[in-house]
Amino acid sequence: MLKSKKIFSLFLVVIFVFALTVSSYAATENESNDDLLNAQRIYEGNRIRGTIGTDHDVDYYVIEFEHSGEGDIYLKVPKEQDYDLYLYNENGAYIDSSKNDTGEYELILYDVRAGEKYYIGIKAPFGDYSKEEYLLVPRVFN
Ligand SMILES: [Ca+2]
Ligand SMILES: [Ca+2]
Repeated sequence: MLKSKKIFSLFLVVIFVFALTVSSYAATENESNDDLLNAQRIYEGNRIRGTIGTDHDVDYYVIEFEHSGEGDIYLKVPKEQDYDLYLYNENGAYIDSSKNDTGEYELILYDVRAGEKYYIGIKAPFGDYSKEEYLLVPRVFN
């Protein structure tokens, strides 16, 4: 009886630690994030799952990298969707974009500085939308 209780407690601890580890990397989009003012806060190394859910949906995120170095902002788009990726500085000024064709991933490489804000935008240039999720991963290599 006591032993099974102990094992059960251990099981709970394992689950808890696992959930903590996963949640520090996995993130889900929260609408409304349709402009820079309402950009959703994300973190270096996050794996953010979101959707372009209507033909006028755009998604903005804001990030402060913990490290300076080569920023690598990756977007995996759902099959048969054309979404583009944009990067802006903390004043909202355009830095760069990645505009590959339908179904192709997007990637922006840019030297980022720790502690500065960057905005990331995801837009469908021709009004594509889908219930299927995209995956956004902002990383830094130094
Ligand atoms: Ca969205
Ligand atoms: Ca949105």
